[in-house]
Amino acid sequence: MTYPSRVMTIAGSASGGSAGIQADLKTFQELDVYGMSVVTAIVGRHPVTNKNVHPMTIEAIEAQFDTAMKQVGIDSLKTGMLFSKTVIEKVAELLESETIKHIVVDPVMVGKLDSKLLEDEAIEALKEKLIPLAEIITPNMPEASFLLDGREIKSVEDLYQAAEDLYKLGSRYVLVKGGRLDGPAVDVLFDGEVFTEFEAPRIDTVNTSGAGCSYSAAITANLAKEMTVVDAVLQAKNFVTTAIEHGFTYTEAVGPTYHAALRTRGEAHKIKMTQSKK
Ligand code: PXL
Repeated sequence: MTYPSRVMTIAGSASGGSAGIQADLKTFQELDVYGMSVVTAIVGRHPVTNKNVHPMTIEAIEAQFDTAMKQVGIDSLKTGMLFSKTVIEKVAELLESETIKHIVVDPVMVGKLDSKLLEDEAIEALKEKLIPLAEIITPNMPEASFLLDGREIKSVEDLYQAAEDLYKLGSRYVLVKGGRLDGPAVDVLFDGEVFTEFEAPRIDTVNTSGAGCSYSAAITANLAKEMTVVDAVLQAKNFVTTAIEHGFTYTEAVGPTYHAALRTRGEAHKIKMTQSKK
């Protein structure tokens, strides 16, 4: 018997099930890896107080990591919503104290419904402590812009420049996701020498809640299976594009992507991939 690879997410709980920990664990299951989680905060809006972020204590975060590490072990790990500087510093310390083959940092900052998922003063800690530990970081356009001191990103050329500049923060790969551009969904991967551009067709839908979480979770699962980074991103983009295509909603709210789509609805997307030297 061979066992599935061991994959961990350190992220926030999104009670509606579309994003955060919930999206990550669904993605892990779809991709046949053993999913584990450390909950950093619970996101859910209280009907009276209006409070929407309920952080866990540092002790609870450390306890979850330690238990999973000792009971199971970790081959590949992603971080999502971390929320505060103290959590980022603790997570960086935990990751440095263990040997984990693959670390994916999704620099989650703002949710689709404008929940603030990272405090302003936490951005420096993300840049200095966590990103240098990553094999790959996966910012979307607003996140890339924040990490580059507010620089505007509004074209495919800007994605290339952002990837090159973010590479200087110390991760081995940078994937800048251009989902918010008009036209096809273009993402740019950079490894310090070679740019790889991935292009998927634009899908006309608002039901994309958790798409970014699911994309980075799929990359994390694929890396656990020892795919190359380029293949891990290519297959993950195929997974998430199919999930977006079959997204749906139960109410008038922006709905989830359909994590089971690639498995149950067949027909994967053709992602165009092109490479160029710096
Ligand atoms: O999609 C970003 C995201 C990540 N993590 C948590 C979230 C959200 C969006 O709402 O709630 C916990």
